[in-house]
Amino acid sequence: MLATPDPATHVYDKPPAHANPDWTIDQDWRSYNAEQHETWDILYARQKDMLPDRAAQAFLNGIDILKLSKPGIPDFAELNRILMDTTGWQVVAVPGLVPDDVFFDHLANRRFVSGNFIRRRDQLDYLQEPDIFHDVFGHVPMLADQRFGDYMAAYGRGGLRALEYGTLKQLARLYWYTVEFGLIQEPDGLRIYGAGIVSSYGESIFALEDPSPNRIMFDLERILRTEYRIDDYQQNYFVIPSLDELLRVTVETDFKPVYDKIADLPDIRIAEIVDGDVVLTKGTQAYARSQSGE
Ligand code: HBI
Ligand code: FE
Repeated sequence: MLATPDPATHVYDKPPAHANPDWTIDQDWRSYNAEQHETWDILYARQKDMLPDRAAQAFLNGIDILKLSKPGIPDFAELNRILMDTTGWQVVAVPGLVPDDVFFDHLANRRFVSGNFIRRRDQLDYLQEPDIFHDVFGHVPMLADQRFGDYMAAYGRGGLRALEYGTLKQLARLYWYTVEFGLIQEPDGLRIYGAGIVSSYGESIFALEDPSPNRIMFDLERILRTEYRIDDYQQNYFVIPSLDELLRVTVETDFKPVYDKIADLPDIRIAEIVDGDVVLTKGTQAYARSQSGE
């Protein structure tokens, strides 16, 4: 039986009894009920109509390659047969948020960890903890792209080093502003590829079309210094010129000297524009102001 986890009690500090030592659990695909499969279908149907002109080509390719248009919650065994052959990645189920070192070790070994539970019907638009729709629909299509897959594995290795250096806070900003909330420049304009955007109905539109947020060209050092918000639509999006460039910059850069340099520099506040920014859109921040009640 698949219990509906309570987010408040679902962050463990050791693997729960039913988990393996590496925190993975069986997806237990057979235990999803009809309502849970239907929740996936509702979320999928909402996203698929808006993504063709908004999502990155690599994301759309991933949906096709992985046959994610098939109704119902994907069976990881089936998904992994294709994903493994395509880029050597796998999806493994975990009970919820896992510790940072566990998370990075899985990524470094080309295993993407996914919650196996799906949000309730009253949470279609927002939930704090990553469920299977966010993790699989949001993250996994990009892992069918070789360049992005290589980037994610490099991020896992970098995460393990950041834990040693004490610079996780800085590195996590890179994940946030690329893997979760990244935009990419394509021949026909800006597109979304971040999992937090592509898995959100509201933010898929907001990130590209709303005049409120800043859209700034990707700059590694700048991103490592930039604060972010986890409770609402982003006030800054960073735009990569291409996946090749994202991979190139992150694998060619030794992060240690960058961490050392920025240790003496202040963090950059969320909606702040700084010298050196290549600004594509200077946001009005009207949305953020309206939410904070100003
Ligand atoms: N666990 N299941 C899960 N999913 C995540 O995205 C995740 C995690 N544990 C830690 C973690 N992320 C962070 O280390 C990164 O977001 C930086
Ligand atoms: Fe995510």
